[in-house]
Amino acid sequence: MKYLVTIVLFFIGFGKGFAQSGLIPQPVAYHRNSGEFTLTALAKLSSDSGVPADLLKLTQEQIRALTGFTLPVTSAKASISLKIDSLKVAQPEGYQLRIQPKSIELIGHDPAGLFYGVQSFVQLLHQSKNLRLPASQIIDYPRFSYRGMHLDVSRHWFQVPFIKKYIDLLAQYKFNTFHWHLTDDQGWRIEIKRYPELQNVAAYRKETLIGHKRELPHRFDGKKYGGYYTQEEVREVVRYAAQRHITVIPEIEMPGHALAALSAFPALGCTGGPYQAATFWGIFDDVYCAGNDSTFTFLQNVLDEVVELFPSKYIHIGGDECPKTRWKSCPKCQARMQHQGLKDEHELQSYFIQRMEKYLLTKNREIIGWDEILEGGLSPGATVMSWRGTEGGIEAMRQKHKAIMTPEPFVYFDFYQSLYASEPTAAAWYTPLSKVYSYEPVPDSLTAEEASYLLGIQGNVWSEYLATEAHAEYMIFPRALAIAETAWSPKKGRTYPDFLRRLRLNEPMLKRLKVSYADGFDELTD
Ligand code: TNX
Repeated sequence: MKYLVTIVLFFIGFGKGFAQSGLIPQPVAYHRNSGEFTLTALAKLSSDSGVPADLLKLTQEQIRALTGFTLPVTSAKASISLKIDSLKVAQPEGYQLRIQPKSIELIGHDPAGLFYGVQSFVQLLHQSKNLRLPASQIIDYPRFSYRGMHLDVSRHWFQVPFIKKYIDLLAQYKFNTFHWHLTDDQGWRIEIKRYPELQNVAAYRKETLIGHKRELPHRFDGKKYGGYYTQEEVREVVRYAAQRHITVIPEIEMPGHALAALSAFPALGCTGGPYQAATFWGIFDDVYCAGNDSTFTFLQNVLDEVVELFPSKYIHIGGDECPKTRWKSCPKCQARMQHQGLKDEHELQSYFIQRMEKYLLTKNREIIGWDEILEGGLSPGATVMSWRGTEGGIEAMRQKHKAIMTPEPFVYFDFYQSLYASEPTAAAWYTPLSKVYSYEPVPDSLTAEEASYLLGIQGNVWSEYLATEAHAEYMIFPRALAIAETAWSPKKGRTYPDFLRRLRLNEPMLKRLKVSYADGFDELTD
């Protein structure tokens, strides 16, 4: 009997392993058929008229980068056909990929769906031996409409080629949003033409920072550090991302995390300064003065230029970690509170955010804020990014506000991913790959109607400790792939051990793309 059970289990296990692809994120449905398709230099691409030209070009480029073949595009019948058909594939961003011994057929619901089909095809090619793909059929579409990754470029600055590489990788794993954290206490990173002082003064700090003053005093080297993106560069990044079906959401922090801006415009702080961009991390008492009308004028002028650069529906205006110390002793802030009938400084922060929301609504944009924007009353149309755990997101959804889950204990990639002594210094907590993968974003405590306000999930990359590109990649990958799967794949039918199996199959692609990912991931997890 025992023997029989072992045999049956062996076959079930074997069958499963055989019947699943190596794709991350795991597709909704995968069927293995018999035979295989071999890609050669003789293959051609055909497309129908709905397929955008730049998508075809990107497809050609991706295939060429891996195989060296430049596949010609033809309007006649070809071995690889690309189509858009929103009836055959009903789900937005969805696609079907059918690999047969003599042909490959890819159908997208929309250009985004077709693009994701191409990403699956390319990922499978990376995993193939001699470009031979098992015949199969894939039906696939995302679980969530918001699939995001963030990058803090204030604490450390990353140049445009790195941002583009990051966007490429995100797109390959079917993320559709890049949250660009452009301003903070340690540096302002976006050119604003009306205020050259932002790029001349606020973009630089006195020293190379790393970590907290108390923890790492030896790292201070007294060298001026900084940089910023020109508007031309920002436009280029937004265009590059859009081609890859990634929306870039800019974040302009307010009212807190504002020291760098205040160093250029001291009149915008309650005390009048002087201020300096921070050279270590933390939360700083000097924030934008909420009693000063020129604060709002300044931020509105900044946002005028920001909305011109970013076509995203959402603009992130921060809202996190804003100490109320200065507002408490600022006569103008107290006068504003009295005049507006606000009972405490939390309500003053809410007033601040609501005033900015109203302004952005005149530009047809909605705001996203970190979950502190719940305190003192939520702005009417705000979307909440829940970072201090999931409570903020849950509360927002109860109040019928949209929410994006980014809970610190699960999806913060500035935390340690292993307990080995050789790990580079990281922020205090421990978030191994297994923990990231274990996160389920739909809270049990909500009704289905409330949970429908959940847009999706995002991983956050705070860069206090990430002084180099290689180090950033090491912290992001492969943990971001766990987020990619949670954001895209159905909850049912996927497991962590199988994710690890598929991760192993993804390693050659990560290596070819020169990603400094943390390998040894399965040993490093608990
Ligand atoms: C909290 S998450 C912050 C960031 C820090 C991060 C470090 C959030 C909205 N604010 O300013 O970089 O912790 O983990």
